[in-house]
Amino acid sequence: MTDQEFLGTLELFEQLHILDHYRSLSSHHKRSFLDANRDLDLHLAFQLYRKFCGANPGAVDPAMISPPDIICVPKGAPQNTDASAVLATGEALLRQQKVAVLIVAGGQGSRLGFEGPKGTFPLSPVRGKTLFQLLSEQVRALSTRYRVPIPLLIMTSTDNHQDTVGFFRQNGFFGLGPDAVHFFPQGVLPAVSPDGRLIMKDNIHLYTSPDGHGGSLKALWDSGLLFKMIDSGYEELFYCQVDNPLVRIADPLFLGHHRQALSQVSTKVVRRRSIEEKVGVYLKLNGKDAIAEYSDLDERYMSALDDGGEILYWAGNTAIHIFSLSFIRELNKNGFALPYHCAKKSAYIVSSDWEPATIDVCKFETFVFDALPFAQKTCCMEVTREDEFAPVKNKEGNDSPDTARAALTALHRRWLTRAGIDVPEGTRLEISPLYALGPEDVIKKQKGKKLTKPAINGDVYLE
Ligand code: UD2
Repeated sequence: MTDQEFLGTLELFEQLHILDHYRSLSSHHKRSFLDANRDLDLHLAFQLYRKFCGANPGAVDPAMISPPDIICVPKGAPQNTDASAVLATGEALLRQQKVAVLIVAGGQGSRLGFEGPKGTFPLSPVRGKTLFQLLSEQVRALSTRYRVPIPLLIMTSTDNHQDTVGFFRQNGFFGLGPDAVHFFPQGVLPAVSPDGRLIMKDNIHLYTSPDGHGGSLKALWDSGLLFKMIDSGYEELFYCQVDNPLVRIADPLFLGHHRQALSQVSTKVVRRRSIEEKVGVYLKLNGKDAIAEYSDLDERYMSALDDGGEILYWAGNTAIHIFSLSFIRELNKNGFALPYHCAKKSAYIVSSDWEPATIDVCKFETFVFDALPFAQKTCCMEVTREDEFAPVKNKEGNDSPDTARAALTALHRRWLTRAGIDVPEGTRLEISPLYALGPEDVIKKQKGKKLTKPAINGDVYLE
């Protein structure tokens, strides 16, 4: 947009307070204002504002809901022949260099009360490895095991991009090599006040917010990374959030189910631990697989029970997905297809008389799981929460660093027990992804050996 078009658009949307502010600026600041804001999509922001204004039509129409088809986790059954064929399919995809990994890490760590990118939060019980290190070391271990480069794509936000790239540089990309890691910032959209006014974040910048983790599918297209991956022969993208240290990156069993189902979007779900748990629910909407965020689903459906008194819509969204890259291209080629949601949040800004103030704003974002209804083929796999899902969201209580550390310790303790090694309760314990990605690796390496405890004040650390 040219300067004149931008100023004309402000006029068109009657943003006279912004125009007055602009006219009050020196010519130098006028230049900075235009350079900082000219490329923002004001038309989309006001189109969305008009769509949502007061109401939030995000709520799902209950009439269209029904239970989904889910591949349930084999209840502790040994890897039966089916599972080993599925595993072989997934491992073949990895060996054929068809799998890349995407970690969405653009969200703010505000709920955690932590300054800086959430991926730089120190989490692991003994070594205090950050979330980024734990996830990156899984990619490195997989790349070594399958003897292929596995590109690691990291979506940042404009706010944390530099800090994220700097963190990886300071840590030598955790052994991955600088060209194996690709950083790309997600898009932003101007936020609008409930009465339809743009907001100045400071003297120069309009107030904007990240466009949601669905924006990862748009930013892959806009950044050209999507074509780079497709042209290099990659076909499947393993997707996860930076906040889950138990995620099994590029899990070959999941990849195998995804490929055998010829799926375009696959999802791992866990049994919701209660009707209050704040996770999206995997269900069918009008006959198509979909995920309804807990805040958009009628209370009656969130808390519905089946005849046995179990939660009827039990499948909780772990936000662990696999997307076929060709499908991501389909979602973008005629304009980005995902629907926007409107979140009403409070923002701390410099108000019009330049006093700091907290005001209500409407933020517009897309959710990555809204890609599901666009897919012809999907696959949904139940997994065991204790093995694969312990997100770090809150400073304390549920989904906190403490619960994630406890889950990681319990998981590694189970791996050692499976290898015939009992570790006394209360021992701090950590197994590096570079040592083992699962219990079978521990069994192979520890077979018949006594666990030699490192001399780190009784902690057990295997790497
Ligand atoms: C999300 C899901 C919820 C469940 C849960 C699992 C939504 C709306 N809800 O809840 O259904 O799956 O995760 O843990 O997704 N992020 C970005 N850019 C953004 C927004 C988010 O990168 O613009 C990342 C963020 O870094 C975080 C993840 O996406 O890793 C989840 O973000 P959230 O905090 O908005 O969603 P949450 O955790 O409330």
